[in-house]
Amino acid sequence: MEEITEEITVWGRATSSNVQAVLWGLAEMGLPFRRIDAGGRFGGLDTPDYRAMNPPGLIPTVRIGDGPALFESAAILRALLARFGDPPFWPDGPDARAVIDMWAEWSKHTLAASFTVPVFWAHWRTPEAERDTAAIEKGLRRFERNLALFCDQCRGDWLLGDFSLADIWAGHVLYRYFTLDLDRRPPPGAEAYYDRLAARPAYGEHVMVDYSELKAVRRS
Ligand SMILES: N[C@@H](CCC(=O)N[C@@H](CS)C(=O)NCC(=O)O)C(=O)O
Repeated sequence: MEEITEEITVWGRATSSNVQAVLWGLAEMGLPFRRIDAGGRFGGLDTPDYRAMNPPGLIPTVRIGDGPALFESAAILRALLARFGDPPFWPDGPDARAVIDMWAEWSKHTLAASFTVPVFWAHWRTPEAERDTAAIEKGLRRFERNLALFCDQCRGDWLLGDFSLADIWAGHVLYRYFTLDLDRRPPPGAEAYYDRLAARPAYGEHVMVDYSELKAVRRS
């Protein structure tokens, strides 16, 4: 691993799931960082300075020392791994990395994506009177089918045996899944997997974060 001589700065509120994945990854790699609140109630995403770093105006943004400002959470984690990743989290060898990267991609873009908008946004971030409960139920069952596929693939405690990037992208939505007021039907292995995540100090600090401020209030 490259020696850490530069400051790592993260822009983004602690309640953003994409920011949480990055912070959790940083902590798992043992990398110190400075976080600046941005987005949500903190705003600041439309200033020219912020847009110069992150043209889409979203969070997170990360800068390593004097390097370029980076956006897109998956790309940020890959950039950090390329410089600071160590086995087993980021194994040696292109084949092992390709397999982890493949599962990380699926876990972010299929598994987690089937939770965030169809379930979390549709339920928690939508005023109660406006919720489409049938669509939420359908989304929840679809997410649980994806989670079942993930759990079936787990080799021992973690997806690929050792804890890796793939577990970050699957695990970063599970705190919300297991704590929302919904009719959960977790597939076999999911609760035990979540318990193992919850026992990781970095998960507790960066992902098990109160999300009550995100709850939609009734529009008048
Ligand atoms: N594909 C982007 C998505 C970034 C994104 O949608 N971020 C959300 C928070 S999770 C955001 O910036 N929302 C606006 C806000 O918080 O004000 C990534 O993975 O980084």
